[in-house]
Amino acid sequence: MRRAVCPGSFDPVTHGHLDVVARAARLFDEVVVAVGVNMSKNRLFTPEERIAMLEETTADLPHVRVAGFEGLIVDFCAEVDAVAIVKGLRGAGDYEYELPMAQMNSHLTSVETVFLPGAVGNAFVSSSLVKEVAALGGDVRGLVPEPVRERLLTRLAERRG
Ligand code: COD
Repeated sequence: MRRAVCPGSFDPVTHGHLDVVARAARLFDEVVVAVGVNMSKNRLFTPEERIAMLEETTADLPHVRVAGFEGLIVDFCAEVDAVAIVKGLRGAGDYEYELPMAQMNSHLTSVETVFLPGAVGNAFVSSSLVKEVAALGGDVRGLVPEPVRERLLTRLAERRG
């Protein structure tokens, strides 16, 4: 059984994330989507909400499960017995950011990082841009799954009071 972990903050999950998870699931026997629950960035959604959205939107993908994690990703990989971390790269900026993390993770344990090129059509999609566009009234259809878009609009409306 070769298991991989797809980590992220997923605040919220986008079609860019889901493309990487689906492709990882074709390469490995099982994929654990690992949602960082104690990370410093301000989040729009709670860990439970982010996990629920991922569970809903990956339900059709065989051999994919979702879990929260705290602490080092390499420790989570050891806990679930994963041989690889799979990350998506949208461009050179992602590579610059991801390479030292991959090297640090390799320094800490023997876990490998596998980079998948982001699909061309999703290369501009990020959770932060989706949130910004939606908050300013832009249309984010096609960038996130429909149930996620609905939750996003509801949360933004709640925040506006
Ligand atoms: N196309 C392809 N890939 C994409 C797209 C897209 N459109 N959008 C996002 N991705 C990829 C990102 O490149 C990333 O690989 C992944 O999806 C997750 O993205 P985010 O933005 O949801 O998550 P991040 O980048 O905020 O998550 C960071 C981690 C939680 C993975 C990282 O901080 C971490 O491992 N933290 C744990 C603590 C730790 O171990 N620290 C030491 C690391 S060396």
